[in-house]
Amino acid sequence: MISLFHNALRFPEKIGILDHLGEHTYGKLWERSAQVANHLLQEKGDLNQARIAFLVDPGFAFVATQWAIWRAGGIAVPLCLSYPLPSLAYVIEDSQASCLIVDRNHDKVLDSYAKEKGLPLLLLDDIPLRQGKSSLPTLSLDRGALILYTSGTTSLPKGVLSTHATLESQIRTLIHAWEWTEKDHTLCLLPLHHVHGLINIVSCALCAGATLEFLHPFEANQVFDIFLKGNLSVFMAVPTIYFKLISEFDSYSETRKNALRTSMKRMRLMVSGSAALPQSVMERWQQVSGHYLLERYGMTEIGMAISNPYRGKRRAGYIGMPLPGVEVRLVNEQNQDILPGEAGEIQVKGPSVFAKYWQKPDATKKSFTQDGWFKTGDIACIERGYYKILGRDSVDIIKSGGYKLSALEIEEVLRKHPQVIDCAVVGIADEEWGEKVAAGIVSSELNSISEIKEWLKSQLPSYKIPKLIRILEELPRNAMGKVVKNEVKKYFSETLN
Ligand code: MLC
Ligand code: AMP
Repeated sequence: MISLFHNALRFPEKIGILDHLGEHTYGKLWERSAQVANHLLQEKGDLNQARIAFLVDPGFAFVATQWAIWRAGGIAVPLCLSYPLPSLAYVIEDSQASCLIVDRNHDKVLDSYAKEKGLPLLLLDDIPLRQGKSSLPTLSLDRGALILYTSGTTSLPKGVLSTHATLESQIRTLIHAWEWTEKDHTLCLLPLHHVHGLINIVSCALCAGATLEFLHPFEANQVFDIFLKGNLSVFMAVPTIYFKLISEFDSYSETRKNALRTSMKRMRLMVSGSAALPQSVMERWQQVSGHYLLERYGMTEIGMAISNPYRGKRRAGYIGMPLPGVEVRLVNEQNQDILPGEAGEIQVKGPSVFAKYWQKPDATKKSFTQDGWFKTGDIACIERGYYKILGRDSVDIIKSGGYKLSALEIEEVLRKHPQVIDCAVVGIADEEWGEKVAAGIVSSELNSISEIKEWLKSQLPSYKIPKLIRILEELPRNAMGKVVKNEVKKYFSETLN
């Protein structure tokens, strides 16, 4: 049995999950996931790694669905709640999902699509509360477990396939490094179609037998209300969330601030990751909460690889040292180890590295060296034993509010607009978002920028929509005719100031 499930059996009476519907024991999670698994199986003995895509709000129902897919032998494909239909359809079709599961809040979104494609669409609330008869398959760890979609240097997102063994390794590493126990109580604010929310928070908490509280959607004032109850011991978020929490905190009365300081100090760990933590945010958060944030580095394809220590010295501006069991090296463009003090690409090896990009053998091959190191594309150096991120090898990857976005994907969508002749999308440094998406558009007839933003909403989730759009006469190009993205970045940075 995969170790994530052990605690459901070890602590059946314990509250495992708190969500908008109340408290849910580990026993109830085990029971409900069996009911849904049996329903998925019908007369079959095993889903045999069929992909099941699901659009379910964070909370008990989400976890029960995910566990059910696994217990029935399927591969879970969590869908992003804010995707418009074309983006959902892409993930469903690319992963070749054979069945869709939705909750009551999302039952209309995929209704006509599922009918048109002849895909079974299950409404979670309609799945009976009885156990059913079939026995559930035995899961070997080398089976595919999860496909998460990640944007990258190709225009369309790629499905990252992890096996149960990969996930167990990612979870075990973090439980050990950050000393999770069943006494912990954590809060999940993050989306569950990415590793930060799904693995680092949800799966680590449940695997440790801890209590996992959900707040959805993110709302800064409600986060502080939860902090004030004084139950939390562990808190994790992306830098943008810390930025938003600081702004909210600044608006409070001294009495509320003091009460919050007291309850936050009682927590044992606060972590930041998914994007670079600005030093200003780190310092302000220390004043607000008394916590020196633990910054760590990871990626969908590898889980967490490098972390500041839980007990040792944490250094602002650094991501720390390789986690136990994760092999990390820095190399030059010829994949040779760099000399001490030089900058190189972070490459990673070990049991927490993903299996492959779903149905993309060429992309998989290209992302590994011949001797099996995964090429992250992140550039770093080591100073006094601590890794420091210096940048990325591609200007086409943008990190905004912790989401990784592909400039190429956004450009491809923009070019579909009949009045867009050409365009260039770049990321502009921003304290709140890390990077803001900016688009330079060449168009002779475009009526208004708000019109194109409105159109983009039907094509892309709103977090991918450029926050800055400018109409340009032409794009800066080099002698080869290639758009010089750094010039576009410079243009936006200069015109913003
Ligand atoms: C929301 N918006 C964003 C955005 N999030 N724009 C750019 N980037 C983002 N990340 C848009 C909204 O759609 C809205 O647009 C406007 O900005 C204001 O939204 P908001 O209400 O202020 O934002 P909010 O809904 O509060 O969301 C902010 C957030 C969210 C930070 C809570 O972005 C978030 O949950 N980010 C976490 C992503 C994450 O989990 N990444 C981990 C990847 S795994 P409009 O037009 O409607 O006004 C990974 C590996 C690792 O990276 O190492 O962990
Ligand atoms: P994703 O592909 O969404 O999983 O995002 C992974 C990427 O997030 C990494 O390749 C890094 O570029 C970035 N990232 C994660 N953690 C950090 C961090 N602490 N500092 C800087 N960048 C980070």
